[in-house]
Amino acid sequence: MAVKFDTKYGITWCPGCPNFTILDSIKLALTNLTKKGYKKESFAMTTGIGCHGKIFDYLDISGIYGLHGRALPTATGMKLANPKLNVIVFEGDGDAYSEGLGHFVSIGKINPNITLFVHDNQSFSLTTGQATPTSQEGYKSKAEPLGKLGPPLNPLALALASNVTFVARTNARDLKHTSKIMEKAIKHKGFSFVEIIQDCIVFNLETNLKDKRMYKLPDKKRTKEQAMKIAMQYDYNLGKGKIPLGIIYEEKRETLEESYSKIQK
Ligand SMILES: Cc1ncc(C[n+]2csc(CCOP(=O)(O)OP(=O)(O)O)c2C)c(N)n1
Ligand code: SF4
Repeated sequence: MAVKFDTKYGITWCPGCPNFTILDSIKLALTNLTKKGYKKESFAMTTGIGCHGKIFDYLDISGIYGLHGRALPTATGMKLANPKLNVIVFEGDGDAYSEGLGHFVSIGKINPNITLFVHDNQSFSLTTGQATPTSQEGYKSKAEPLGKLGPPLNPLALALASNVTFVARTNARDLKHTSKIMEKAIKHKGFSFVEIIQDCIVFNLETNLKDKRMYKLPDKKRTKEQAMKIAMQYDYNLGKGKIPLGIIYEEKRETLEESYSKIQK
């Protein structure tokens, strides 16, 4: 019988929010992994605080409901306490790239074998749509009525510059592709980061429905320079550039658990 990941809690996301497909994608990825020998008990999660963080209630795996911006140190602690766990992290773009930015740029250096999924809707949605680092230039919100100043952050380029060993992007609306990339990210030995483009149907509507600009990359090995060029194709502003999806970069490097056990000896 297939292992199930449903919970009994009623879902409070806005009807039609792509967080629903992200939830279905992770359930499918985990179900497929259990068919390949992973035990349900080996999965554990932590989250930030935001609309995305509600996934903690809807996905039946163990974990710690984290603090806004602090999910990565929580996940690293979980992994060090029990290196056998497959630790999965869900964060929003506000979480990961604003309050949690210091953790995001530091984690590639130590390379723990954990997986980060960022639900990037280019806004702080739970707190009613303030601009995040990936919001487009000029985005008007209650907090910045005259429009956001300055260009958006490119999190993929930042991850590459921060020595992250697995960097990918998916579209939340594409359940099959997102779930496949999630599986590969969880299997990757080292820190894996998947940026999930997720429309918010209530706030920052200007950035929604970019599907026509998206294209899927072929699976192939790339140098850091080639990956960086691909990452720079989309600058998170409106209407400019193609949006590459798929695994942009992957490399093998010693993980934190491996170096930690050596230091302990
Ligand atoms: C330490 C801390 N700082 C700030 C907040 C307030 N806060 C809660 S949710 C949220 C916005 C979340 O935005 P994002 O991470 O982008 O997730 P989304 O709601 O868009 O999924 C903020 C700022 C908090 N709860 N705790
Ligand atoms: S506010 Fe936006 S991100 Fe939050 S549940 Fe509603 S549609 Fe989804």
